[in-house]
Amino acid sequence: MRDDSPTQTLLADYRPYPLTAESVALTFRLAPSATRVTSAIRYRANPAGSGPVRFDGEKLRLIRAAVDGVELTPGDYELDSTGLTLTRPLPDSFLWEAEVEIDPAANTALEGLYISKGMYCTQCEAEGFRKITFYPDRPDVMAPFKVRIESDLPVLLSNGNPVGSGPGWAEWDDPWPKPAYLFALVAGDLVATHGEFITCEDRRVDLNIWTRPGDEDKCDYALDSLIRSMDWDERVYGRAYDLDIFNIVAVDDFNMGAMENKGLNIFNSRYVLASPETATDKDYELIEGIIAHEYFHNWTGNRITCRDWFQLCLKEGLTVFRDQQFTGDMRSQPVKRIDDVLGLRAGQFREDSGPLSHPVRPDAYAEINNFYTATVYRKGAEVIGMLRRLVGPEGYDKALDLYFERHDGDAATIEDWLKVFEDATGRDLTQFKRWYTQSGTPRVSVEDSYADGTYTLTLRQQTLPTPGQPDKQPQVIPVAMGLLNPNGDEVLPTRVLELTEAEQTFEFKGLSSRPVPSLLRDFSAPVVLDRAVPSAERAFLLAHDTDPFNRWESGRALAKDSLLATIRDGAAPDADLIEGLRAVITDDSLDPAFRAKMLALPGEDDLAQTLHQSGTTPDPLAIHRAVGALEDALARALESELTALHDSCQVQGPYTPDAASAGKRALGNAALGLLTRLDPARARAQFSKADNMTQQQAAWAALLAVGEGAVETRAFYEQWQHERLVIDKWFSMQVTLASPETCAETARALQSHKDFDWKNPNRCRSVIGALALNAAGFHDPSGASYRLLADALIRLDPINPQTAARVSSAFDSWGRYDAHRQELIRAELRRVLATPDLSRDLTEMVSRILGA
Ligand code: B3K
Ligand code: ZN
Repeated sequence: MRDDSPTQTLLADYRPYPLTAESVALTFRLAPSATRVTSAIRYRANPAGSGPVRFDGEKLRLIRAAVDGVELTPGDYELDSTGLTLTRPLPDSFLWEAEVEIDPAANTALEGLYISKGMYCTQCEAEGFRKITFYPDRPDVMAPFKVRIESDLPVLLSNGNPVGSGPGWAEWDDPWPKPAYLFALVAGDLVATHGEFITCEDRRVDLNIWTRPGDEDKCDYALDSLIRSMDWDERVYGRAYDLDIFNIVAVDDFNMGAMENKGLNIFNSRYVLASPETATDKDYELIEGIIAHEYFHNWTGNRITCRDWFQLCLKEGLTVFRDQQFTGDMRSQPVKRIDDVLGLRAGQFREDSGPLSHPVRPDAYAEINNFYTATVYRKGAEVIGMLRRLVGPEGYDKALDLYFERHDGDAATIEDWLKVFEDATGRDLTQFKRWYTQSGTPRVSVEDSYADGTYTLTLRQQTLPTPGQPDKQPQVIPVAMGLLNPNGDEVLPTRVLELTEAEQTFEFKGLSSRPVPSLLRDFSAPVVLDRAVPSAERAFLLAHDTDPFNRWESGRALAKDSLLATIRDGAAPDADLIEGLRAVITDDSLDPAFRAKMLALPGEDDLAQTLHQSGTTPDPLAIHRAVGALEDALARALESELTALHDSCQVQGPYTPDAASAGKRALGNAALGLLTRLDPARARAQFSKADNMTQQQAAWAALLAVGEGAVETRAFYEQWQHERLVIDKWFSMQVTLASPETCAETARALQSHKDFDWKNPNRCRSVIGALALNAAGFHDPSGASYRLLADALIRLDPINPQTAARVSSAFDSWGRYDAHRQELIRAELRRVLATPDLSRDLTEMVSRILGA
């Protein structure tokens, strides 16, 4: 193991900064390889702070610096590769001026100021501002910013309101104090799709979605989503927008989904651009959700920010929770809940059960970018959902009002957040706080009995040790539940049991017969429920539960049990499952989107995780075959119903992305996927006559999944070679749906394709990231995919460490597998770790995955 492991930053070491920044003025003279940034920053001593006056700064060429107009000489400061420390005495209040030169054209890491297809743009969260100029690059230093941009490019944007422009320059003024991570600048030859919003405070806001010329016809849905988000945040949270302009810019080269810079959101173009021909229903839904998420950050993140990066979940968990509520309101709450739980289990439960497990509020990191995780985001949102359930919707609203009132303008902590709930509702949250500090997924086991009209439920909770946390304390687990009569009537409507001890018993009296329990309704806590349930009881709940989530969950559990039985001892598919599904999918009173969810089987990675947790070593190929066999059985047994569904779900007329049409298409395409296992003709026909991407991609996917589709793969490329975002799909679908034996060679060949681009994160994720989505292919016992991923990490790391670190998490499940696979993966990880000059990002990830 290398001994030059990166230094850790610890929550326990937090100290306030010795200065406050009162105002920041920046001038950018843009040039691709030699941009000049001058800064004039007024600082004042912060009595609460301590330590030397040090400004962060990386990859900056210092031209000159002055304090109160007096040029500094080398004896006045110490400069090293990560910053500048002022060593001369400083007055209580002083003006810092500096000029630095930076090289945006060489910035392939896409952090700081960089160039994407001739467009200048920035990404500063978490610590990118230090690559722009010297500054205390930490979220608790907040200041109003004025920015002047000088460039011949026609569109020059920054945060806040525009205050002046002329040929070759523009000036912006952001009156709201903000941390440097929310700074943004964009300059380019851009076109805008305009809109307008009048706030409930009567402010007229100009809305613009900026793209490169040629993409402007794909912005309508993003603009519409923005307007609906602004309206929703006013109605539901009482939060209005606070500037005269709101700009969104779409860029092709971007490390993540989007960024909430104040007044100037920058987006990965895949979460802005959509047309019926090029984007799927899922793409539209993601655009709506991410536009909302970034907009909602204006209050939860920007107006109230984080004191330090350990508090990241303060803004991310809350903002995810808010965007989930929004999407549920726009579409269907039950379907959204199912989607969110699927995402939680696939991303967060997986993370929490392996070497990368960490608390929602971590207490140490080497590279903070490695902690923008499913745990911080998704579990962070679940924790807020639990809080809301425990204090009730009114308590929640009261607490949120107090949060905005008390902390507007602050850099706050999780302690501040919980205190607001305690003060608003009177509830003691001492034990609840463990959700932020204790990692791992609690397992709740259930025992029940019935005698003399009394039903008794015993719940026990246990959380297994996770890295750095061998001993776990009981948590507050809200278990929403109801009881049904054997005839299907609900005898006890939903109520919330609060499990706070390691073991607790709850009694329900006065029942006339033994009830059927429906537990963890709406997935009221991010836990694993351990309860052996006979398949007849699951089938009963699938048919009768009044809680839509648990209805779906019962079908899911039936499918999972059936698959596990096939994997373990070759059992035939469960007849209760097939009949239960027949009843649900043909029930026209149910939402088609919900029925589509019912038809989707558990993912292969989910099954591997379940097997591992029950003490069986998963065999990825056996899992893949079992899923295929169950799909075959469903297709054969339900052929006539599926055929009728596919026919009746054809949406007539021009494509619209609304939830109802999307739900119908989802159900039709779920049916098509199964029917294609019997005969590919339907999918071929749908592919050739499709007039929208949802139908075209679903047909192609159905063919690829059964080893067909070579003709369509060529046709798809021919048709879409000039649409980058569609070609990303072309790359990723081939890897994701390759047969286990051909996955590695498919991915390797695609890496040599003329359209593959190591500098474009979307393209890298489409091939390298997609490996992880093909469980059987990734874990092929030859080790070919492991080698391919390790090779790719080594090649990508010097270009873009953040993206390399992110895709490396595909290896985090190594501990589940047999000794042969474990050894293969560990050898690849050791090879990566031995690479000279490996980034801090990837070093930390690989070391953690290896358990070093
Ligand atoms: N806050 C950004 C993510 C920044 C990631 C930095 N590595 C987007 C979001 O969560 O809204
Ligand atoms: Zn966010």
